[in-house]
Amino acid sequence: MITQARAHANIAVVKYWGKRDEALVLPHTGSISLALSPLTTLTTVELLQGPGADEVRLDGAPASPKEAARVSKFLDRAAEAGGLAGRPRARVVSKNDFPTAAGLASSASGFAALAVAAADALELPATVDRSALARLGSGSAARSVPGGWAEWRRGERADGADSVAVALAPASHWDVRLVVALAPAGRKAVGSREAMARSVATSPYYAAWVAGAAADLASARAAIAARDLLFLGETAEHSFQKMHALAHTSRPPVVFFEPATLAALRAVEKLRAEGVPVYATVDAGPHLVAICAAADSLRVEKALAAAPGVARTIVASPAGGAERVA
Ligand code: 2P0
Repeated sequence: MITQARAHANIAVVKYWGKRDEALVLPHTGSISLALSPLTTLTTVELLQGPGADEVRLDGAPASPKEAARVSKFLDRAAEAGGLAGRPRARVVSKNDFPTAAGLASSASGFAALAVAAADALELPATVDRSALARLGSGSAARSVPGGWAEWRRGERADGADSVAVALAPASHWDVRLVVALAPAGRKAVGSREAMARSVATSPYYAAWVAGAAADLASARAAIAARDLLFLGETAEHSFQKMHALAHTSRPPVVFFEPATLAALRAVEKLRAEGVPVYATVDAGPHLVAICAAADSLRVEKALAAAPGVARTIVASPAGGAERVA
């Protein structure tokens, strides 16, 4: 039995930053994102006969022991979620169409594709929510399952059953562009999982982050529904700046910005001063992502490419959800 699924990366306009339950990957706040094309992962799951370890290949090479263990643990939990007593060993082959070495996150598209492929391979019933399954691999992966404009709900239940991602609008709803300004990776960054745990435990602003989430989510939902770029952009900038304020005020502090990040941010501000509606967001890394109308994407791309330290740019469009392809 071989199943194959495809999923896209996503960029959050209202960020996820911190868990209330580490094991179940339950967030303190909801988040909202847009799935992006290209930025695709294609994952194949094949169930094998007989005993032995899983075989995991990522981008054409055997996975590191740590990566392979994360995939195996995920498959165990998928089987458990489906009420299976155990599972056969598996061969998992995953390929990204974007350079992961460039430091773009691949866990969202990776675990969304793996969740859909593994759920079908293990013949899990449709009652096992695929986004909740993806969430167990990586929080942001939940949002790549519905794709398009998606909201990952915080949920209230201790077992996580209501912490799922839902579609707010399909990719076709609004023809925006996300222009990624890739900064050369500087020093080895702290991973987002570790960094957000540190913020929850030590940032004096964490309670304020949680208190502001409902308003940010309501603003983003309204802005997306109305296709209001100014409203969405201001909401997204406020969310990413607050997220980085949490990282900066953690102990020890985590600073993801590199000189190229700030240069790109200045370029966005300059474009805006010139009358171009364009807004920035930055994830747990040095790359800035600019949100703009499709008609302005060339001008935005040029300005970002000219910002000192920006290595290259990628122009991404709205994409759909995770889907089985074979
Ligand atoms: C987000 N990020 O909303 C936020 C903003 C990065 C910055 O979700 O620990 O790989 O696997 O749940 O989802 C990246 O963290 O973390 C992330 P885990 P994840 O997109």
